[in-house]
Amino acid sequence: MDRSKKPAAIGVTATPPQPTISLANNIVQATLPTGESVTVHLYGATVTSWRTANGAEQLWLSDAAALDGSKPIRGGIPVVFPVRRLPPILSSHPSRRSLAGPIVFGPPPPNHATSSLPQHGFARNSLWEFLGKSSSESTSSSSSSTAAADNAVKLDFGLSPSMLSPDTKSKWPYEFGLVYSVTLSREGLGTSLQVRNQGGENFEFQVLLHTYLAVEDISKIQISPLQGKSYVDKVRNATEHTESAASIQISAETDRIYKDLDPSVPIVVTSSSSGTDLFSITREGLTDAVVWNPWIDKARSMGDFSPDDGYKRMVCVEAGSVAGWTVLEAGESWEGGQFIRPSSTS
Ligand code: TA6
Repeated sequence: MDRSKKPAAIGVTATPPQPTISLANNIVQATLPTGESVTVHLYGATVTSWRTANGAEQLWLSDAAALDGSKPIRGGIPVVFPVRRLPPILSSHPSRRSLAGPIVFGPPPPNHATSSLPQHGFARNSLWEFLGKSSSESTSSSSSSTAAADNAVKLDFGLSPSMLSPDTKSKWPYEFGLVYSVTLSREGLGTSLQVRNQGGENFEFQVLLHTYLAVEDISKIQISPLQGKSYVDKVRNATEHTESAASIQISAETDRIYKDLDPSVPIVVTSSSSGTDLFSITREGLTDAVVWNPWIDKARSMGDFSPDDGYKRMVCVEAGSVAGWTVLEAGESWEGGQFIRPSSTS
C-alpha cells in the first residue's frame, strides 16, 4: 500500500478511571481511583471513615458507636448544629454575629425554649438525604489507559424542617435549609456546611464539625499554634484563659474552646517524637476550635465510647463557630467548612 495514502491514526481520548460511589442502607461510600475512600452515614450526615490511598484510617470511631440511628454516632465527624431560639431582644439585632454571650455550647441553657433539645442540637441525630455527587470529570489528553484519574469527589447531603421530628420542629420552628458537603480528594478531606434561612424570621445558630482524629498515642502528639489564643476551659468551670504553651500536649481530660482564630492558619497535630505533621486543618468561616479528649474517667463513663482506653488513640479538633451566635437574617445564607490534610506519610 502506498503509505502516503494511509489515514493518520485517530487519537483516542481514554476515559480515565472515575470515583466509585455507592448508596446502600443509608450509607454512602466513595472511593477514588487512587484508593482514598470516605464513608458517610445519612444519619447525622456523619462521616464515619476516611482512608488515605494506602488504606490508613484517619478518623476514630468507637467500637460501641450506635450505627442504627438510635443515638448520635460516637466518632468520625458528627455535625453539631445546636440552635437556640432568638430571644426577642436580639430579633432585630443588626449584626450577623450577636455579642459573644456566655459560652453556651453544649447542653442548651436551662429553662429555655430549646432546653429539651439534645446536646449539640438536632443535625447529628436526624436522617439526612443524599443529594448526589459531583466530581472533577477529568478527561485524558493521552491515549494511554493509565491516564490521570479523577482526583476529587464531592458528596452533598441535605436537611430541612420537613425531615425533622414534629417534636424538634415544634421546638425550633424556623424555615432553615442545610446542605453539608463532603469532598474527598487525594490531598485530603473537606467538609462544609451551608445554612440557609428560608423563612421570614431571623434565627441564630452555632455550628461545630466534631472531628475525632485517629492518633497512634495521645501522649505522643501536640497541637499548635494556639499560643496567645483565648480559650474557655470547660474542665475548669468554663473559665477563660490565654494559651501560654507554644504547643499543647494532652495528659488529662481536655475540653477547651479556642476563640477568634485565623481560619487560614492551619491547626496542626504533630508527632512529638518525630515532629511529623499528622494532620493540618484549615477552615473557612469558622473562627473557633474545640480541643477535646475525655481521658480515662469520662471515656469510661460514656456507654458508647469503646474501648475504655480508646481515649489514647483519638483527639477531637473541632472547627466551629461556637464562641458566640451567628444571626442569620431572613433570606440569607451562611457557609463554613474545614479542610483536613493528613500526614504525607499516611
Ligand atoms: O466538643 C466537646 C464536647 O462538647 C465535650 O464537652 C463533650 O461533651 C463532647 O463534646 C462529647 O459530647 P457528646 O454529646 O457527643 O457526648
